[in-house]
Amino acid sequence: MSRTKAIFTGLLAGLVGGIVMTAGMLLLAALGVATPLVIIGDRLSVFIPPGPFLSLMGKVGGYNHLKQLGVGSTIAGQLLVAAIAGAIFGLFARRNPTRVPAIWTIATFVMLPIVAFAIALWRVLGTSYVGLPIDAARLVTLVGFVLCVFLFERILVASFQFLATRKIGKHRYEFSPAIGRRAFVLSAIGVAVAGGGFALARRLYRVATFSYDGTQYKGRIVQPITPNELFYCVTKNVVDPKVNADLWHLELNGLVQNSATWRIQDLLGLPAHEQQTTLMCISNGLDAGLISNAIWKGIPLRDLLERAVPLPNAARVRFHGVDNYTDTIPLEKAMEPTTLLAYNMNGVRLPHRHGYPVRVIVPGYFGEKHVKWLTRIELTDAKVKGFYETQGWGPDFITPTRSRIDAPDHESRFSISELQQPIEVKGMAYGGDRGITRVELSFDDGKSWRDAEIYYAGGDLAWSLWKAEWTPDAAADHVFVVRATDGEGDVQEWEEDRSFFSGVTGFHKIVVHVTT
Ligand SMILES: Nc1nc2c(c(=O)[nH]1)N[C@H]1C(S)=C(S)[C@@H](COP(=O)(O)O)O[C@H]1N2
Ligand SMILES: [Mo]
Repeated sequence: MSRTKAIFTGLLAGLVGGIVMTAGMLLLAALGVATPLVIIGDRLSVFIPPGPFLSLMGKVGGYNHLKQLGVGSTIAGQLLVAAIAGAIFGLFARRNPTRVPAIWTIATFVMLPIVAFAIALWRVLGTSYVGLPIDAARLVTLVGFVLCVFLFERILVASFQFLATRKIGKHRYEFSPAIGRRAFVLSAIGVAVAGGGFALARRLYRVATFSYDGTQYKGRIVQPITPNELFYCVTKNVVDPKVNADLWHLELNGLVQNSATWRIQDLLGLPAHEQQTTLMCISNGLDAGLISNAIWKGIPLRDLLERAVPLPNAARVRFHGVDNYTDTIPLEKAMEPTTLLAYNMNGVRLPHRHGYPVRVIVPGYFGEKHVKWLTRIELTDAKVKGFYETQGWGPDFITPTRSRIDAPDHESRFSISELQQPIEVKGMAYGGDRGITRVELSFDDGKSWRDAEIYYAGGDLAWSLWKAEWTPDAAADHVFVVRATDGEGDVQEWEEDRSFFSGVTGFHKIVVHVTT
């Protein structure tokens, strides 16, 4: 067989093998198994610092598009590598296609990828979208991968032989004339499998997070307690976990005297605590709605930590989600009675997208720390970092005091002659775990201030809602500004030297146009 023919034959065989392998991965993904399609992205994204991360996100049109791009390019890259591997195989196999030792192809196309995969992705192998404990998940991910590459290797070899040889009686001979017809048959099979892959991908797309990741809660609809369906949502995942509570358990280990595990029933039987707590994402802009408030019920983390007895060198607590998301908090924060392992949200079990069956609630810290789908609590030394911390967010994750005007809308227009009553101005103010004691409004871009009425006081851990009435006295463009004072008496401020990646500070302003 000529060199060129061998390359093209191998290329086609490799591509068909790649398609079958990718379809296999999509099938595993549909079953909740972690595959390279998503965990390669997880592994790589921690290396992107927040600046480039945000600009990349801006360039491709948001987090959702970035995720789609990630999965899309992983699939494309995988098919490319498969085709190239096929071509190389073709070159080696061309002299004697019938007798390529299986030991050789298995070493190259199965063992080698497995070793590379295990090493490169070790940290993210323990991911399971059905909620398997981390060690079991790691095994399942590996076995899934082994099956996929083994499928690739077998299909590659079989396809190549199908294209390049012919069987006469019991023997295979090189099949040089008219590869065309066989190539057509093999391509048709490849296309059919790709079609199945597309169907699976479409199904996954429908349950993917694209439809709700980045949900905001702001404007006139804001109530004291955010209904679960409207609660803001942020996830790193393409498809979120749907934990099967029978497979799931919670582990506590690391720098402790007594490691332990609990099933959900065990946790539900422990003394519970209920509290109202507001969550806000570190990337929440001054006018944005990545902030919501709910009533959480769960177990104080302290109760579990005290039984486990942290060792003297334990300094931080690292939380692991089943999606391999991690984050850390200082041990002192973990020991506060309001740091909860929550299983109820507004009176019902946590919805899947908000972390079923258990998530962490860390009042006064940004949303990042409130790890969803919690499966492991690990006591560590001071050096360990979480997912977004590794990217470079923080280092400070304590929420500064923030406030927002929810009504009227920015750029609203009013005519003095048509106004029947004063304009209602309202919004929210949030002081981390320090509470809110005062809210002031300015209608002249901060030159003068007057108090707004706090009509809903959420307590120390939650936002407060405020309102005021305003009657315009002159036709002009008015700049409204809001500022809040927290429970420690500190007035909200713009911290000039605070890094953007520790969460923005400053004031929400809107412009209201008033005509005669
Ligand atoms: N396991 C896990 N926990 C997670 C995340 C995640 O992707 N995976 N995202 C974090 C981020 S960035 C935020 S802002 C909050 C959002 O919580 P919510 O979607 O319930 O509002 O969850 C945090 N916890
Ligand atoms: Mo976030």
